[in-house]
Amino acid sequence: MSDRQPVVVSCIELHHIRLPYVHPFETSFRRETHRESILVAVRGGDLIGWGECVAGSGPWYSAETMGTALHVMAGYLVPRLLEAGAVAAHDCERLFAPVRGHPMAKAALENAVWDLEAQQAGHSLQAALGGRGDRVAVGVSQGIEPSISELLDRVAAWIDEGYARVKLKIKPGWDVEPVAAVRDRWPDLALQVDANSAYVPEDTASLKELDHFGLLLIEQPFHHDDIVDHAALQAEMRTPICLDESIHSPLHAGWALKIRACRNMNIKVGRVGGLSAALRIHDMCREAGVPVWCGGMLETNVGRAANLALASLPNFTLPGDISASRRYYHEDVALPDFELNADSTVSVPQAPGLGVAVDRARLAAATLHAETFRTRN
Ligand code: NPQ
Ligand code: MG
Repeated sequence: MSDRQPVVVSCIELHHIRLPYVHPFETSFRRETHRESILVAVRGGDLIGWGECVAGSGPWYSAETMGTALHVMAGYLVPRLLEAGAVAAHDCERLFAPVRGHPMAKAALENAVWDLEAQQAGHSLQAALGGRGDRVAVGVSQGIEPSISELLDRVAAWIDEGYARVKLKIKPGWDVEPVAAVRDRWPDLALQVDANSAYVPEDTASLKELDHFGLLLIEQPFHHDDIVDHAALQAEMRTPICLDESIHSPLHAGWALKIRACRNMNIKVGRVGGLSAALRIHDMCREAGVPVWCGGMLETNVGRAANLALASLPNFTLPGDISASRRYYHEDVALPDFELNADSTVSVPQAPGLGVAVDRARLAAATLHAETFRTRN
């Protein structure tokens, strides 16, 4: 955008919050009833940009936790941002590069700068990123349930609500049977599965059974850092393999594309270190002819708004894990809530910046711990 101006950050707030889920969420690695998250506020002039850190309560999905993110932000990233003077969103990656790892901590701050910069320029985050269109196709991610009948009831409810794409969480012992039951009842449903790294290469025969259900993709069956074994699996499967956990950066995306480890990629802003990195991965995949979609981390409306803007880029051709707000939370900390449109889409905010406003009373009610940092002088 030609009217992009750098911002001078004067103050940064970190809010560690905890929100109850509407329904417990179970993956191959863990069952949870609450989401912990860190909301980051970055002040420049009279404006405040917001970002969400999607690290977990513990090191289950990835190595990052609330504790590591707070430590790395407070001790290393926040001081760099406060001492940087004028910064553009595009500078944040370079500013944070001396800190190794911790992509979710970096993304939270970088995304807050993107929001601030877009607000200052008076345009939406979507416009800043180069996205198009007023809505994006979305689906719902359905956790593991205690029984097949409870799973079928939940899927029926999503379809009634209008979701046209469903993702089922799977693990060894909860795979072919639930997938067959859902496929049997809804032969035409757009369906995909996510193993969150619960399988090993010796399980290849049972994974190949999933090739017969017309799935859109099979997400991250193998080790959370593996690329090579996934390449061997993809060569043996008709269904596209999609990498999630293993893609930590544009460099990892390049490696995966080079050895054809996946025919599909899930982009999560937090996992890859921020919106700039997400944009580069999007472009790399587009050049390689690999479709992408926007993953979800059970974000509040702050992270959801950023995901919607990102998912409006042209190579996001599959529905995102960006459900309506009420799929996860009764009372989000930012407003307005996002609703599901009748065509299984969610509308992309068009107001300046993220297009959502944090409700300070709701934020305070959800806060476990908050810290404020200011420039010296
Ligand atoms: C995925 N998300 O695609 C993730 C997994 C996930 C919507 O399926 C706390 C922190 C809870 C991270 C639950 C979806 C989480 C989490 C699920 C990540 O693999
Ligand atoms: Mg996943």
